[in-house]
Amino acid sequence: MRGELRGEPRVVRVAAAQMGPIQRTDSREATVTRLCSLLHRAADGGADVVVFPELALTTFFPRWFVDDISQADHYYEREMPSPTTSPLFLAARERKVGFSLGYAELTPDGRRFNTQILVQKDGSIVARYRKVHIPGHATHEPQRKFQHAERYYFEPSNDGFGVWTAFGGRVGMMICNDRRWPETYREMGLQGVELILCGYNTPLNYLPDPSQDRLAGFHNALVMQAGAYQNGTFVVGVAKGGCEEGVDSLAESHIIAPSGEVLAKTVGNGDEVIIADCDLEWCKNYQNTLFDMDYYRRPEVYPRLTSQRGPRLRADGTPLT
Ligand code: CDV
Repeated sequence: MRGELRGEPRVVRVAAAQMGPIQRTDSREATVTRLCSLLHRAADGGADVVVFPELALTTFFPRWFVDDISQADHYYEREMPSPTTSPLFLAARERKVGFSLGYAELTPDGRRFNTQILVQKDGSIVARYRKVHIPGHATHEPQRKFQHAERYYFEPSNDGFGVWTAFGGRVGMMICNDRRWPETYREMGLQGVELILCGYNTPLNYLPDPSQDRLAGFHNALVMQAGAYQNGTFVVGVAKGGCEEGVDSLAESHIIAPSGEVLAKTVGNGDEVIIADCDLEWCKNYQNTLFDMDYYRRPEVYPRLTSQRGPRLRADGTPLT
């Protein structure tokens, strides 16, 4: 076991810029102005980096189904920055604060991804992550109160989970449903991640199983705190909360330490900025002791983790090995 604990502080001041709803009629320009004002608030608080939610430029459009997907093209970005989003990049450069932003991406060859970027203090894009775990459904389900047709609007990315050097540390990203899967954190943990940034839109009504509704906040905290602790990393989860087009969504944005403790949490479900000083050296206390993966992990006895998607069972319910 390496054993080396935290040394000279490497503090990144992180802001989570939670958003309230973006309605269908809100213009992109108005939303970018809102993002800029959140960024200025974070910069006033001395933040180094500000994290925005998933799909932060538009309403959560997968709640509606359209037979012809091109009718939804206006929800996607074809370039980043664009003339509409450049004020945010200019504000970042002017205030010397980086940011992470989620948006719908339409590539030149017509591919559609749920994307999050990481932008440095000089306004340049250092990293792009495309959502891996796409929840919901791929066809119209008219019996639902509202759709969650992410699997129609986005293809799952095969790029996997990168970790990039930025803000004096090792930074990774994940988007919404990714946070519920331990593989997400571990893939980044195995690259020595120190700070994971995540935006989310989580409806408070989970239509396939309403018994989970009352647990939405608990499950949100549970997975992010466990992922942080088990990989010795900071995790920042940022919501687009409140009531958007009649659908209530979870707020409860968090900044979580490698100990699994909550350093900051929003109190409302609208636009709100929370800030915490994240000393990335703290990660060593976990990554070099209890979770020294190189010393303690046993990948040779975990073959199923990469060779099968779900349980393989015989008709009698016993596992097929
Ligand atoms: N945007 C999401 O990925 N939302 C999912 C919902 C479907 C449960 C989530 O995991 O929060």
